[in-house]
Amino acid sequence: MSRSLFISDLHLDPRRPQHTAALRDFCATKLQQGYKLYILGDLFEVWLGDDMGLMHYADVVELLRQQHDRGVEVFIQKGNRDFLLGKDFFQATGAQCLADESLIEINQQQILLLHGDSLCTDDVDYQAFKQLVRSSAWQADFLALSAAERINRAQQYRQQSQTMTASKSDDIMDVNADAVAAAMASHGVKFLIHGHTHRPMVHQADGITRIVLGDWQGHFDYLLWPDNDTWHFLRQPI
Ligand SMILES: [Mn+2]
Repeated sequence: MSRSLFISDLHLDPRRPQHTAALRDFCATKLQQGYKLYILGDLFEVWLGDDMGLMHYADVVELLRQQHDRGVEVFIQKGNRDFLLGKDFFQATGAQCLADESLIEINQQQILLLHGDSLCTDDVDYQAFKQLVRSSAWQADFLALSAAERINRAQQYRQQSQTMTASKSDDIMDVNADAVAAAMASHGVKFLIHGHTHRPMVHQADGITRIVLGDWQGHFDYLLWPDNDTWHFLRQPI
């Protein structure tokens, strides 16, 4: 019997090897041939292009490749930190790229998968920034920069983002209820799984289920969904 597992927001960083170790342990103990692993964005703390990323994250790339090679299907959605994941990354890992809005079905249940940043519509500055950096013109320009220049730019963006985030209320940083309803209605689904907000929770009301996966600080929450069984929202220490 197969099963699907969902994680997000690992923010893997060579400076925090314990998170990569936790992913390695997760893969070794929770995954088997025929299982599906869904990573719903921000697998990496920052991805500045495949040329740099494949080098800096060679251990993670190898780990994902091993899962693929032993018959685990790995699906990866781009987050706001690793939206520059490109075809070389997917080729190297054997993982499949999930569209920003992806529909899957488990046990006749239609499920919408999102990273979650698109739901934070109250954060107007961020949505403007996202529109810029998701344009192919911006990405081509950025990827043409030297590694040192890309690191510099990323640090500047990060500092600007931290300055702006510090002055924003908690509500602005969370999902907008209307955006959630609109996204689900546009796909005709009653089940949504996303990450990004780092507020792990199962929200259930009016026949609608929204599961928010958490980040990997000290522990992480993952969704386990076996075929022919109901889902389980579980917590794992790091
Ligand atoms: Mn995110």
